[in-house]
Amino acid sequence: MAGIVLVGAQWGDEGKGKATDLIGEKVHYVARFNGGNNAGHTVVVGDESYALHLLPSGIINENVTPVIGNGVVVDVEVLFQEIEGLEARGIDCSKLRVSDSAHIIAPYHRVIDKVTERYAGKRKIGTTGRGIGPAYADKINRVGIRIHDLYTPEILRDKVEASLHQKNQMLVKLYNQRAIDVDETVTKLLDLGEKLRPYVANTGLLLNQALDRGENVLFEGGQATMLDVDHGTYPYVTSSNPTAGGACTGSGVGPTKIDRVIGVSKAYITRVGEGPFPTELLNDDGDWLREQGHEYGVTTGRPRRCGWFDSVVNRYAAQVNGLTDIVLTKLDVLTGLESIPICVAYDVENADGTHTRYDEMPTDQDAFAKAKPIYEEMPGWSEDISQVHNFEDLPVNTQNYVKRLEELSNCRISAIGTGPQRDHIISVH
Ligand code: 2SA
Ligand code: GDP
Ligand code: MG
Repeated sequence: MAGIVLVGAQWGDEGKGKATDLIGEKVHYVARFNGGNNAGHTVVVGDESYALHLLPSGIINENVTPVIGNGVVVDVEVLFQEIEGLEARGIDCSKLRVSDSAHIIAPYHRVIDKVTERYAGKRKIGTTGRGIGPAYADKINRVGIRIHDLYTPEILRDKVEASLHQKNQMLVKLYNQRAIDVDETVTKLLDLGEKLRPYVANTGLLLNQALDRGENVLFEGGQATMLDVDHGTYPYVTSSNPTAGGACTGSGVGPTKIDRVIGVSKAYITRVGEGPFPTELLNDDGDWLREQGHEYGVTTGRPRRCGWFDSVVNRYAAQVNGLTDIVLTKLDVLTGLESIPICVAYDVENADGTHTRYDEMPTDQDAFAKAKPIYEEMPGWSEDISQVHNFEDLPVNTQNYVKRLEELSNCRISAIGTGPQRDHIISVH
């Protein structure tokens, strides 16, 4: 073990927090490399449940050094709320290191995210409203503010002015909002920068040195493959690269240092926000999955859209990320179903009325939006599986369901989640 990347293989909320926490016992560093406080990662330890947004899930583990890499967008105000919340519960955050090259989410990014969504009509993305898209847009547009800018007041002022120049015109003229004040923004950011100073580091160097010493580093992805700005269901995506490639650009570590890429998948699938979702269940089955699986957003509380397992998505995730293994979560949620549909391919009706079968993910988003799932059915099980610790002790139908998912995903399943707790896990050898 050395460099391990952990990514969401579906549309997010697969249980990455729990998987990271488990692997965290064997690693020295856990680094976030993409996204920001749009993420909501849950770690359950005994009676305590921690919802992490910006901080890596490894922070719950006292032996881990948590790192926020250069690819993350950091809302410094929110970061301190999260640190203070955790420290009040006895979690030490003093080892946290934040990349000096990471871009910040400034208060105006939040305003723009909310206002553009409010006026987007049917083009709404269903963002978390945390300012993620506008902060990444500034980064790509080369008017972003990086953490090291917070320590040079003249440069910071210049950059805030440049960034607000167009935004204020847009806010005032287009959206009838109040202009954002440059001085007020600069003063606030300078104060936050001072508070952040003890945590700021050259994290690329830190992680590379750790890997060179033979230490283990886990790169924890936020969001998921299908929300990737390049490989997901564009434009209904987040604005970063949650896929495995993003772990390198978002941390400053080269691909030759990565030994394993773990994809986390639920035994069914959910999506939150707008966008196409072929296996979505807009019926009692969908409501049943939502209630059984407690499928509500960890950041926004929004109900998640639920559907059956989509193996086209998983095969695609295995390909895009180069998965070495899959952690399959929430298998317990399916207990009690008589039979379980699995999507094996899509059927798309073309403009001329003919049909095309897609065994692999269509790159054309119009085709994907029209995709109807082709299902195969597997018999279900009714036994409680939450106390099972060996694969062979699972009911035969449960074993067969997992084996079929493995076969259809083109990737081995190395662990199975049977409940939210740390010990609700089966390692598969
Ligand atoms: P954004 O805010 O610009 O990243 O939104 C763009 C799309 O990305 C989706 N997205 C997410 N999808 C699943 N889970 C996420 N984290 C939270 C959670 C979500 C929540 O853990 O439950 O609480 O609502 C997450 N973050 C971003 C988002 O829904 C848009 O579709
Ligand atoms: P993440 O964003 O991928 O970290 O996932 P979330 O934390 O948003 O959502 C996953 C939810 O499922 C959390 O409430 C977890 O505590 C819970 N969870 C994780 N693994 C399992 C599992 O195997 N079974 C059950 N029932 N719940 C799980
Ligand atoms: Mg989540």
